[in-house]
Amino acid sequence: MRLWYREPATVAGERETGWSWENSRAWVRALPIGNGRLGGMVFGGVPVERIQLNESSLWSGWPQDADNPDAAQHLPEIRRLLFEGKYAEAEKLTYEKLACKGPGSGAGNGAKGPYGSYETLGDLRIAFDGHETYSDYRRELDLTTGISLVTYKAAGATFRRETFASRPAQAIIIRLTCDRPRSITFRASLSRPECAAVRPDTPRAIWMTGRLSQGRGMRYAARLEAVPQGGKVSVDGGAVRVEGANAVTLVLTAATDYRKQDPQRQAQTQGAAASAREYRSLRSDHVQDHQSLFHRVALTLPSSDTTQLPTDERLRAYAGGASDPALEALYFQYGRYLLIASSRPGGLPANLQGIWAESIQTPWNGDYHHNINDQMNYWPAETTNLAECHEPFLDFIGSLVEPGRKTAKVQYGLDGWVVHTISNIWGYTSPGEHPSWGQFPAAGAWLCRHLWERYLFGGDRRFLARAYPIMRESARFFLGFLVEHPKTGLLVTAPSNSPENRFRTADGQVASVCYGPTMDNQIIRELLTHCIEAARILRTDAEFAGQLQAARARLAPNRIGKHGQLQEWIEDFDEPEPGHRHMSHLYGLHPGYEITPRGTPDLARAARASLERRLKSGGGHTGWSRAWVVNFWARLEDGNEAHANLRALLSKSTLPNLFDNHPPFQIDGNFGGTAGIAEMLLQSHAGEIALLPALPAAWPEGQVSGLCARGGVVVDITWKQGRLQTARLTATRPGTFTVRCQDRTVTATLKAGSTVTWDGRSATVAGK
Ligand code: FUC
Repeated sequence: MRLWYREPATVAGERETGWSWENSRAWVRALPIGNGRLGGMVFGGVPVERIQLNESSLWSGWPQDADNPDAAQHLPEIRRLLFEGKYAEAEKLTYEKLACKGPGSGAGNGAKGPYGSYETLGDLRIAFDGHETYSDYRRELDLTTGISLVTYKAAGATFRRETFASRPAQAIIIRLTCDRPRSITFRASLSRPECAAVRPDTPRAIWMTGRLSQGRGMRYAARLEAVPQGGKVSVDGGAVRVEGANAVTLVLTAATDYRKQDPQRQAQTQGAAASAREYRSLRSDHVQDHQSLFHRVALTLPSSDTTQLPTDERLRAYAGGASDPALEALYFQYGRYLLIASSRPGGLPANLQGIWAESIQTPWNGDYHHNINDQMNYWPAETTNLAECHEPFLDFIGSLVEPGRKTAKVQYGLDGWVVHTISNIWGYTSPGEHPSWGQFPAAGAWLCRHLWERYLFGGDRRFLARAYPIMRESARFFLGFLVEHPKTGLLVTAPSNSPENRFRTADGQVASVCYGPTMDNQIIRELLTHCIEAARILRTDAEFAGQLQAARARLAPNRIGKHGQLQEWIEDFDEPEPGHRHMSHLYGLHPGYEITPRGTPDLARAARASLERRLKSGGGHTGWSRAWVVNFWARLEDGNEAHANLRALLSKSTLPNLFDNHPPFQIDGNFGGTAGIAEMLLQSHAGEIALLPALPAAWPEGQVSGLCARGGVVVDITWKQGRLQTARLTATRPGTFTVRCQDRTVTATLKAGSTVTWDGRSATVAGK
């Protein structure tokens, strides 16, 4: 459970090519640490260590009113054009009249505008005297402790650095030790590419403070304190200088005023508190906190000859064809590690880069994209036993209701709330500036599935009572937004798009803007179903539920097209880009589940045909697209195809530090890959708990424990020679569960805390 390397991550200045936003080559070798709020990328450099810092709320920009008051009056005309098949004209009018007002997201370059960008907090550099030459170097990240370790020999002594981001202490802690007394001498400084002033605090601490967005934006503060044992400490020229110490603890704290707090006060209080503590206790608190989440799930897959190699060499060998299931298990746990490190209760959700971003202008502003990306971030949260890490996202969804109400009113003249493709931390809910990607009104309904899923896994009625109004108001929006198609009488969304894809009509028009794309129908059908179900459980809103039922019956069904494929659009259009990265119409297969191999075999076959068509034409070329494909194959119960695509994800879309490569780095693929592996081992969406539903031949034996199933069941599975040995299911709440492994099923009624053990033949129930 380690990523490790023989060299520091220091390929100074070099840049990846091929994309307008770039990560430095060094950065994608550095190792991430995080406590959900504070993040660090540890380069492990000698003689200079660089830790690139982040604080999850550090955004430029400010709240912007981008809702377009002229939009609503043009809706009837746009709809008329769409229903008459005049797509190009409808698209043009949508672009002119319905897009957001103002700069929107600045086409992904919003750092200097109101939309803003998630930004780096800056860099901590530690320059060591006399370490120009060194040997016996090693750096690692231990996923089980969340601690990065660097060791090397220099000037006749062995040096060690441990670095971690502590959630209990709300600080990044760096511990420097050496096996020879009085040998630790360095200068530690803070810097940032812009908007930063550095000054002394105490004789052993410095400040870096600033205000973003040309002095009208967010304020932040970062504080570094050195606590040496032995030796001397001083502050000189805006840096902390330590000379001849035996050991040193560095404490980095930081805050912003995003939530109206005084950032300096917070960084000061937390910094002083952590600096007053023994390193040992800081470390053990951190490890305990991390392990309370991390150790809930274990996965063992076979190791191979290359398992012992440093991670970058190991990945290269794997990409060259070596079999290394243990690397896949490491990748799985890395996704869990990254979620723990980037998403903790009370904080913001993991953005496009989690919390790790190197520059001022982060790709796509490092924002929240709701047409696949942020939802994918949270796919592994429930299944891999990290429900707490789901919370920031669920809170964030709730925070969109108020601005989304205004957007619904202004853009469409409707009640309820709506959000489109993108959001920032300033409550952006308007359409994006180009309808080809920005006019996706079903995004909020997709977000609502996360609330419902939380309830299915957790079973907390009080949570459902809080979540239901958010779902209901989204449904209310769609009751207003859905419009009757004049010929078919079906209720459809219009205008919308099938995320970012284009179609070609029989008369040669190419457009994105359409009505009733399959994905919208699936998402809205699901939202209405979940609302009806929630209203029943909460014994409320019977009349409203009746309206939802009536509307649901009039949504367009899934359709099978001329290639035997699931149609992406309501008509069987051609696709100018058959290998498009988005596979939106397969939403009903995953993450939704209205399409299942046993429940709807014809649609499942059509979904498979669509998937094969996409892959044949080069689909899956971005990291997240490939990760989604893994999940699709798992839901189609084809373990070997799922595994082949997992291999492609690791081989073609994974950087040396195992970050997902869109390119550039984008964290969704990590989370989607982890979710896909979980989905290969356990599924629970089709009214039963399926064990090893997509086990590939490449994993003949293995063990997994702690995965979660809907209904509140924790599952441990052992298999050998590709067959179930034994499974143990522990209920966290009472229920009757049907468990499946291939063609066999067993049904057990369990009390909270009791277990059923099953080997595929006989089952034993035990416990209270
Ligand atoms: C969606 C995708 C892009 C990218 C962006 C952040 O718009 O289509 O590939 O992942 O989000």
